[in-house]
Amino acid sequence: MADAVTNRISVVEGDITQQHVDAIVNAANTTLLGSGGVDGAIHRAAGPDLLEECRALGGCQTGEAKITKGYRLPARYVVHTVGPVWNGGRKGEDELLASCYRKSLELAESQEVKTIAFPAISTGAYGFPLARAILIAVKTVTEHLTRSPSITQAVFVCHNDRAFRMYLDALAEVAGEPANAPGKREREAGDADRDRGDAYAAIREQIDGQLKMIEAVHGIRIVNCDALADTLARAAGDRTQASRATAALNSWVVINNIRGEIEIPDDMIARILEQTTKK
Ligand code: AR6
Repeated sequence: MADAVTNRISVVEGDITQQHVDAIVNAANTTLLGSGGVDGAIHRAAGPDLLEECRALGGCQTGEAKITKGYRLPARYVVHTVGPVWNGGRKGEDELLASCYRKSLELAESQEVKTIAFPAISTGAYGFPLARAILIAVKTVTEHLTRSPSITQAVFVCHNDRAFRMYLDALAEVAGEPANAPGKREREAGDADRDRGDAYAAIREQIDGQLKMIEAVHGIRIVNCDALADTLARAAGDRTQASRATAALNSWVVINNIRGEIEIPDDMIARILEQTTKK
C-alpha cells in the first residue's frame, strides 16, 4: 500500500460523538429513528433536531447510507449506514458490511467531507465478529482512499484496547507488513544506513500525520510537536509501534480533557515511549 494512503488512516480509542471531524458515521438500523449503542449516543449528543431530520428520510436499507447534518455534534454531518445483522456469515454479511463503508465514503465525498470517523459497524448489537469486521473495514476504506484522493483522514474510533490492537493488526495486514517480517537482514550490509534513514523518514511522516490528526480531532495545538515527533520516530521500530505511540498520546489527551495549546510533559513522553516499544 502506498505510504500516502497509510498516512490518511488512523485509529483512536474514544467516543465517536466527540470527534472533531467533518463527518461521523452512525451504525444505525433500517428505521433511522435511533436506538441504543453508538446510534443512541449520537442522537443524544446531536439533540432532537437530528431525529426530526431522520424521520423525513424514510429509512435506509442494509448496506446503504444516508446523510444528515450533525446539529450539536462537533461534526458537521452524520452519515447513517445500516450494517448487516450477523447470521453465520453465509448471508452476504461481508459484502453488505463492505458496502456500508463504501457508500458512506461516497456520500461523504459528495458533500466535500475531508475528514471522517467510523465506529466498528455491526460489531455491537448486530453481533458481527469483531476481528473479521475490522479487517473488512480497513480493507474497504484503504481501497477506496487509494482510488479517491478527496478524503484526507479516515479515523477508526474504537472503544477498547482489544479493538484498538485489532485495527493495528488489520492495518499492518492490509499494508502487507506482517509483524516481525524478515527481509532487510538478508540484504547487503552497505544498504543498512540507507535503510535506517528511509525507515526513519517513513515512520516520521506517519507520526507527523497522526499528530496533526490528533490536533485537528481534539482542536488542540501541541507546541513541542516537532521534538515529540522526532523522539517517537527514533524510538519506533515499525509502523505498528509508531501507531501505538500516537494512540497512547491520543488516549492521554482524551482522558485529561486537554484543550488549547499544550506542551506534552517529559514524564508523559517517557510513558508514551514505554507504550511504543511494548511487544
Ligand atoms: N463511540 C465509538 N464506538 C462506539 C460508541 C461510541 N460512543 N458506542 C458504541 N460503540 P452498535 P451495531 C461501538 O451496537 O452492531 C443500535 O441500537 C461498540 O463498542 O452501536 O451496528 C442501532 O439502532 C461496537 O463495537 O451497532 C441498531 O439497531 C460498535 O460501536 C443496532 O444497534 C457498534 O455497536 C446496530 O448494531
